[in-house]
This record gives sequence, C-alpha cells and structure tokens, in this order.
Amino acid sequence: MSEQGSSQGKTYPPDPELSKTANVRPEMKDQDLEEFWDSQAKERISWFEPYDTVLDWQLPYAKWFVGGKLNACYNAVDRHVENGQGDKVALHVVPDDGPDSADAHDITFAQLQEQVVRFANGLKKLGVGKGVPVGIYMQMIPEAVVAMLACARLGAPHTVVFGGFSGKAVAERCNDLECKVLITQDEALRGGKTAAQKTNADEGLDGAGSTTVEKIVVVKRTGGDIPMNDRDVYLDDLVDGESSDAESCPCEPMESEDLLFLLYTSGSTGKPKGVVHTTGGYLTGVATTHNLVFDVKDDSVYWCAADIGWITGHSYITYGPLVNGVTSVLYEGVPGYPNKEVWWKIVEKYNVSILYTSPTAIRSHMKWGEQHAQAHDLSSIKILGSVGEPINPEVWEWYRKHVGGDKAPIMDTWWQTETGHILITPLPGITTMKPGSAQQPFPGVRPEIRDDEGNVLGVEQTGNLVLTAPWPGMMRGLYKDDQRFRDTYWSKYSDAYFAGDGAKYDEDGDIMLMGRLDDVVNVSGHRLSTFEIESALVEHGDVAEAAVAARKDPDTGQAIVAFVSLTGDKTGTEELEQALREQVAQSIGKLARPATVIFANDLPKTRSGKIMRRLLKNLAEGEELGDTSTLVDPSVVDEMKKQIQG
Ligand code: 6R9
Repeated sequence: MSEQGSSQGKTYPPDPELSKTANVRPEMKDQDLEEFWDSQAKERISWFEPYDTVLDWQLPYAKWFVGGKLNACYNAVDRHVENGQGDKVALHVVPDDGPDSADAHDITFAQLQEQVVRFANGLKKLGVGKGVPVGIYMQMIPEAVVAMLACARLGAPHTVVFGGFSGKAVAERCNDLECKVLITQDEALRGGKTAAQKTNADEGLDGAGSTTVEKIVVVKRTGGDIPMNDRDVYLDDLVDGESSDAESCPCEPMESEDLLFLLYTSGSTGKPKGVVHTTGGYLTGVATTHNLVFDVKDDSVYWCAADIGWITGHSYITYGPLVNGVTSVLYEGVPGYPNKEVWWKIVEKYNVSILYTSPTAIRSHMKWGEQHAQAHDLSSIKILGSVGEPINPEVWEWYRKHVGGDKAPIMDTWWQTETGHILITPLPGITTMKPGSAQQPFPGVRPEIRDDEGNVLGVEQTGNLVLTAPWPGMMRGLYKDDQRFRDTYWSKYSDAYFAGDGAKYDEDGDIMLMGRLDDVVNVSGHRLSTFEIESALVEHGDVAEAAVAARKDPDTGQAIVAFVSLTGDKTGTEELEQALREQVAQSIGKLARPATVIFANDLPKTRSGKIMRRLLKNLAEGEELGDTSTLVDPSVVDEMKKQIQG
C-alpha cells in the first residue's frame, strides 16, 4: 500500500480491494440516523417482538427500539445454534501458559449454549431471575463470559468488577447495585503467578460492615485451597445434575430498555459512577460497530485482548462478537508470559484475522523488539484495532508494519464506558488513515468541538468534544443518581453530551483526541480517579494530605505521581514510599499504584485553600510552572521540584 505525504505527516489511503468487499458502505454516512440504526437493528438483532418506535429522545434520556422484546443471550448464543452454526467455534480458549498448553481448548456455540444453560439453572436455584442483580469478579476465563450470558439469559443485570481490583471495590459496587449473588473464582492465574481472588472478595465484603451479597459462587480455576463457608458454593456443585438443555431454561424476554448491566467507572469524585446500559440499543450498537469497523466475515477469527472487566471486554469480547456469531480468541494471560512471543503464537496458531488491543500493549511489544513478531507467520491479519487512549504515531507505524504486514488498516477507535460502543473511528476501505487520530464519526454519530461558551470551533482549535445527537448504546444514566448524570454530562451544554475529552479538527476534517479534561488519569488505557487514589493515600496514618497528578509515560501512557504531606514531624523514607504504594494497590488495585511519591511539608495551595492542581500537573510533567503568585507558600514547590529532578 502506498504512503502519501500530507502536512500532517504520512497518510495511508484505503486498499481498493478492501473498498470493494468491506461490509461498511460509504453511503451509510449520509443516511438519516434513525433510518440507519433502524435498518441495523432489524438486520443484526433477533427480536421476540418487534419494536414500534425507533427512538424516543427526551434529553438527556434516550429510549431506543421501544416496545421491542429480545434477549441478549438468545442473540449471542441460541439463535446461532438454531441457525445450524452450533458446531462453529465461539471461543478459542487460551490459558495463561499460552496456546501450546494442554488446557487450550475450543468451545463451540452449541457447547457455549450448554454451559450457559447449566450455569443459569444453577443461578436460578440461588434465587437469581429477572431483575435480580449479580456481581462478577473474575479473570479472563471462559466462565466469566458464561456467567455474563447466564445472567443475561435470566434477565438478571450483571456488574463485572475488574479482577485486578480490590475486595473493597467489589463490596462497594455489589452493595450499590444490591447484588444478591457474587460469582468469582478460587484464585487468579496470570503471568504464571496465582493470586487471591475469592479471599479478596471475602475480605472486601466482610470489611464493608454489611453486604447485600447472600451467596458466592466459586469457579475452580487453580483448585487452590481456599476458605469456603456457608455463604459459598463451588460452581461444580451448584450445577451438578442441572440440565444443559436450552428448553430447561428459556431466554427471558426483556423489554428493549430493560437493564442489561451496570459498569462502574471512575469519575472526578471518589464514588465510582454506575453507568447504566440497557438491552436493545446497546446490542444494536455493539453488533453494528463490531461488524462494520472490524469488517467481520463468516470465517473471521477475532481477538480482542482487553479484559472482561472493562467496557471493551463487555462490548467487544462478550456481546458484539457473539451476537455477530464470530469465532474469537479468549486469552487468560498477559503479554510477555510465558515468553515474549506468545501473542504472535496465538495469531499464528488460530489464524487471527482481526486483532483489537490497546496502545499500552503495543508499546510493550515495541519495547521488546519486532523480532518476536517476525518469528511468526502473521499473514492472517487483515484488520487491526486500537482503543483506550490516543495511539502515538510511532506506535501506530510499528503496529502496522510489524503486526499488520505493512498493509492492515488500523482502526483507532474512540469511545467510552458511557458511550457503550465505538463512536469515532476510521472505517475499513473508506478512510485514508492518519496515524494517531481516531478521525471520523461512525455513521449516525454527530460530534462537534466547542469552546467553553458553546461556540463551535474550526480547524486546529482545541476545545471540548460533544455529541449532538443520541446513539443506541449511549448510557441511560448513572445508577440512582440522576443529578450527577445531568451535572457530569449534560450541564456544560444544554443540548449536547459532554464527553470530557479535549479534541480538535485538523485541516482535513479529521478529529484529533487530546486527552481527558477532568481529574481522571489514564494508566495503560484504564481510567482511574485522582480523587480515589488521594483518598487511599490519606488512609495511611502518616499522611496529612495527598494530591495526585499524572506524567506522560512511554509504556503506560500516563503514570501516577503522588504528592504527599506528612503528619507531625514524620519524614518521607523509602519504606514509607513503599508502604504508600502498597496502600493504594490494596485499596484500589495495582494499576493505581503511584510510580513516584513526592514528600513535602505542605501541598501548593491557593489562598482560598484549593490545591493548585495545574501546578502539580506541570511539576509531574517536568514543565515550566508559570504563575505561582497565588500560592500561600511558594517554597513548597521548590522543595518538590528538587525531589522530582533528583
Ligand atoms: C473504551 C474506553 C474512555 C476514555 C475516553 C478517552 C480515552 C479511549 C481512545 C481514547 C483517544 C482513542 N480513549 N479510546 N482517547 N483515542 N482511540 O476506553 O472506555 O475506559 O471509559 O475510557 O479513554 O479519554 O474518554 P473508558
């Protein structure tokens, strides 16, 4: 494929062959948005009862496909079996020790149906049914997907808590949604190491004072010796003797707007936001974007290397690909274990044609060198995807060259937990690609870039990204918090969704994403709240005050820098730094662990007592500090500067 120069740097025009065969058609962009989504909903989703209204839009709440009835599990599993696709592989299951492992196996759609039905029959015995919420706290094992689908089959909303989060996070989320049942696994197995999972959950639930969780279902992953009490039941025992026959547990017909799941995400205050996603619109959105952005065909082998605990796992590991009846890879492990070639072995062994991952993961591979990718036949790759943060142009180039054989187009997909599915992305066979930019709205999506006063900005003017029209997978609010929903997303502008990202149009009309505008840091593509990390730090008895900022990091995108003032005459030692990092890891999870801790007598504050976050950001990034005249005590900044430079 030829490269063309432009004022922005290199661009890559679409492959004419791909333009001919791609699922997405250029005219979709010009379609009326309701017409577009209506035709997609009819084509891709099986409805038990047809809807009568495509869109009922009462800002800020949208209802899509009103009056329609459907079931997410039926769409993801049963209908494929009914359509004669039962023998098709749904999941190539790759365990932690890689594709050569004796435990690697395939699950067909028929087998998936059996597992889901048995699991759902087991859950029914515990009182799970329509509208009864369930928590899921698991690693990347097939039972995690099965558990989500079993909930969906019964009409029970799920909330998946990222398996690397703390037990405290599990308790907080389960209690907020009032989950009756929690599904977890005995131990985690990642990178050759086991870690407590069930015990973490216990500690969190028992430490929370009281909990709504009455039963814990434990999947045996390692068979490790873990404490089990009256509250607990092993999955094997729960489903022992249960039928796996689909008729023994029919898919519950759900209203289009019934809750499918809640996923908690970080906001700029401590309390995580419970993002509400419903059934009909969400499924239409994920199935349509998955099909058109990744150009999936009957024989595609698709691998999304995200985690089930994030929205990417929900939309593009579980629901999107399964609704589309595509064969996927499900990988338990981490990049680099058991060796640096394991990813490429997976691609080679299963003939992966679509790979969707994060800039952070690509940066790790880049650091280890292209020889690992080159040692394997990656010629099956047709489309690459990136998600989670902006992808640096040099990383984009590396990805295309060494993974994409110098020809696979890269779909740099911008979206959020709140948006449910991809909204801004290049399209295969249509878009002339530009490294480092998500570029164009997906059909039916209407972005704008505005200044703080609401003026629509022109070329090269950085402002706030907004969406001026609804889309089917958009959040249906924050759980039990209408006010916070309105304040966070709909108060900056009265007529548009405020995404919280900075953006600009370049001279070709492509959208460049410029990062978050709020107090959220993005480590390895994962959103973490600065406030939550600060709260964890001040839980330590020696800490008086803490403020958290981020600096750029070549591997993780952003890295956390914690500024800490100590109580009394305590001094900052290496042990204390270690203890604080541990404290954060314990309280939130390892991802949130500060890369650097800076100790100071005080934090830089304005006279009105507000911590000057802009300054801390500059300090963390090693930038010029600008005006410090509003500080009470400018000397604290000099002290911090010395430590950062030291
Ligand atoms: C899907 C997901 C959302 C935030 C979002 C933005 C950043 C995601 C991006 C991107 C630039 C991309 N983000 N994809 N920034 N280019 N292709 O990541 O959801 O965890 O909710 O994070 O991630 O800042 O606002 P979530």
